Amino acid sequence: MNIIDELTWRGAVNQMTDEAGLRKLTEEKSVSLYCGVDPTGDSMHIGHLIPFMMLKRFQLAGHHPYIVIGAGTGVIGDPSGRKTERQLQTVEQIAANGEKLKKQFTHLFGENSDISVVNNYDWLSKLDLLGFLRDYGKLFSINVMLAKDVVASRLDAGISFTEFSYQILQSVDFHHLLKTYDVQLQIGGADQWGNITSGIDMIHKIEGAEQEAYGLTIPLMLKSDGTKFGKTAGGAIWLAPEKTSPFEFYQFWLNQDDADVVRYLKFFTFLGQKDIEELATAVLEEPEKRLAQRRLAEEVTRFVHDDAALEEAQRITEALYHGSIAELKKSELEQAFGKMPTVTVGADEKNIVDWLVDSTIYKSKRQAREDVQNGAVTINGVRVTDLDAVVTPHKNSEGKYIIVRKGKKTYTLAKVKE
Ligand code: 485
Repeated sequence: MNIIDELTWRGAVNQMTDEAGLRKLTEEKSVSLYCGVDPTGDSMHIGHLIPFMMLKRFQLAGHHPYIVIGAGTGVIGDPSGRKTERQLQTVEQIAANGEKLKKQFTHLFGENSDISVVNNYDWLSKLDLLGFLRDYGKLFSINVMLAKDVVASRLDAGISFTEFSYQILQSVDFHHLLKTYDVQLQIGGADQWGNITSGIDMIHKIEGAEQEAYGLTIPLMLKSDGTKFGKTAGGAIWLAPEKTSPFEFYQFWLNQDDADVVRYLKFFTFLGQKDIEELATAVLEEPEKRLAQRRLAEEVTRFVHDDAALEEAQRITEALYHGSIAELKKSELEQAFGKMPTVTVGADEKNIVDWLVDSTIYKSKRQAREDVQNGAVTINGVRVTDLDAVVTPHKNSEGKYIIVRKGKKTYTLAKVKE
C-alpha cells in the first residue's frame, strides 16, 4: 500500500498541499521529510507522539526522517494554537530541554535507527538582523501573514512582533533543510498548517515554482465525546517515566472507551489492517473482554517505554484488579500508589484499630473496628479481620510503606516516618 493511502486509512491526514504530487514523489524515490518540535518543556506528551510515529511510518516505507529540535525557534515561541503570548524562557533552559527531548527520540527510534536529529539553533542563531530582513523579510507580505489563522485569531488580544515573526523562522528551517539535506516534505499537527505553507511559499519564491516541496498535517485528536484527547484529571500524559509512570501510562490506554479504541489503534500502533480489523470485531462482539484496549495499551507502552516496563505495568494491574499486592516489588509499589492519597505514620507498631485511627484513615474507632471485623480492610494486600493484629510495613518496601485498602477500591498509601 502506498504510504499516503496507508496514512489516509489510518485517519492520520488532515491536509496535504498537493496530494497528487506527493503521492507521485513518494512512489518515485526515497523522500527526506521532517517534523520539528520546540523544547519549551522537558518532556514530550502523547500529543507529540502522533507526528513522530508518522515519521516512523514513512521510515518503514523506505523514506528518510529528520527531526528538528527547535532550540532556536523555542526561544521565540510559536503562537500557533495559543490564545495568549508566551512567557520567554532562557536560551539555557531551552537548550537543556532540547537535550532531554533528544534522549526521548533516541529511545523511541532506537540507538541505531537511521533517523537524523538536527537543531535549528545551529543555523538560526547565525542569522544577522540586516541579512534576515533583506534576504527573508522581503519574501513575506504582511498582508498574507496577517491573514494566517494563527495571527488573525490573535489580533484582538494582541501579538508581539517576536511571535508574529515565528512563521518566518520555521520557513527558514524548511528551506535550510531542503538545501542541505534535500528535505522535501514537512509534517506536523493541524496547528502547523500556516507555518508549513509559509515555508513552501518562501521556497517557491527563492527556488522557483517548479521546486517540489510539500506539507502534510495530522488532525487534532479528539475523543468521541468531543473533548480533548490525552488530558486526564491528573494533567497531560507524558512520555518521560518520571512524569507519568509506565503503569499510569499503561492504565491510560487501557481505560479508553470502546467508541475510541479502534481509531487509537490506527493512530498509535504499527499494527496492520488485518489485526486492527480483528480487534474492531472483538470490540463489537465481546466488548467486556477489552481485547482492543489491552492490545493498545501493550503496543504503545512497549513502543514508548520497553518490554520490562510493560511487564511491570501489567504485573501491577493484575495485582491491583485481580490478585494481591503482597508480592509487588518496591518500585512497583511506588508506581502503583505514588499518586494515590497518602498519609504519614510513625514507625511504632500498633494494633490495627489504633493504627487506622492514628493514621487518620479512619475518624472513629467504632467504624474502624466494624470494618475490620466485616473484612472490609486489607493491609498490604492481606485481609485483616483480627482486631489484635499488628500493622507492619509491606515486606518488600524496606520498612517504608503500608498500603491500606478500604472496601473494594479505596487505597491509601501510608508512608512510614524515618
Ligand atoms: O522548523 C520547525 C521548527 C519548529 C517547529 C516545527 C518546525 C515546532 C512547531 N512550530 C511547534 O510549535 N510544534 C509544537 C511543539 O513544538 O510542541 C507541536 C505542534 C503539534 C505537532 C508537534 O509539535 O503543536 O501540532 O506538530 C510535533
